[in-house]
Amino acid sequence: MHTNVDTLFANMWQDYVAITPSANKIHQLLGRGDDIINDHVAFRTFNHPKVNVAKLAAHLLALGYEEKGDYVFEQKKLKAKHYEHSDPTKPKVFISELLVEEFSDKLQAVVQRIVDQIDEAAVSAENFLYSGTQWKITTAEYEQLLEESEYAAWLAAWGYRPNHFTVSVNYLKGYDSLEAVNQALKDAGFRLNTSGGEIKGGRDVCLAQSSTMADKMPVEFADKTMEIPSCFYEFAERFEMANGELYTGFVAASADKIFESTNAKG
Ligand code: OOG
Ligand code: NI
Repeated sequence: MHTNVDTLFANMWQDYVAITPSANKIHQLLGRGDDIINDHVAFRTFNHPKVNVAKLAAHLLALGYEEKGDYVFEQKKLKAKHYEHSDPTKPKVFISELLVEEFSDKLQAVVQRIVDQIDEAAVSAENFLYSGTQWKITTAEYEQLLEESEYAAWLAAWGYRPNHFTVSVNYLKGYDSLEAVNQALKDAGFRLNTSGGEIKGGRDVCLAQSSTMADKMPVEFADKTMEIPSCFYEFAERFEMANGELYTGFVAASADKIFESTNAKG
């Protein structure tokens, strides 16, 4: 387990930018060399007891994070929870898990082969949340997962690491809205996820979100190397609730579309 929130996120950021070159460029563009406050990061996992949401969350609870919201994604067959630190400038964490038993026997068999290759001790090791894959699958297995669940295929290829960081537009200097951030990104040639519209949510749900489409990076599968979507960058603007406090949760209808930022098409 990590002893310090900031070093954990610094290590995760290093891992993330290494496979998300556009994130480095966007960080420069929006931050102009200054630090950027992250609204949140997100992880994906299987609901297998060896690696489920609780196993990932243990790393955060040990650092003072608390469990907050619960989310269900019927169509994608996912559940999620989010976690917050008492310091609002520390990133929130969104962790989802695939409901493996709701898929075909073929998909379940591939997931079982993956989970069997994970060393129990690695799950509680300090670097677990930026450890990537501790297994090998073939490109045929990847393609097979892709047929049923883009989420399963991404997770099988990339493993345990943030699938995105999220710029907090509220804390970002020089931009007064998510629209302005999106315009700057498009002017610089970055491609946004347009599923459900360029901006998901808005003032009415107290959270507006947009994201890039994931970069494409090579992955060494058991049989060969293949280029597939890696990670994306998200941008979030939060609004005040009726009680005057900023909303700190997520919005399932918007999240459902954000997941699609790792689709190969789109
Ligand atoms: C998480 C998608 C949900 C959000 O901000 O609503 C999300 C994922 O793609 O794994 O991050
Ligand atoms: Ni997100």
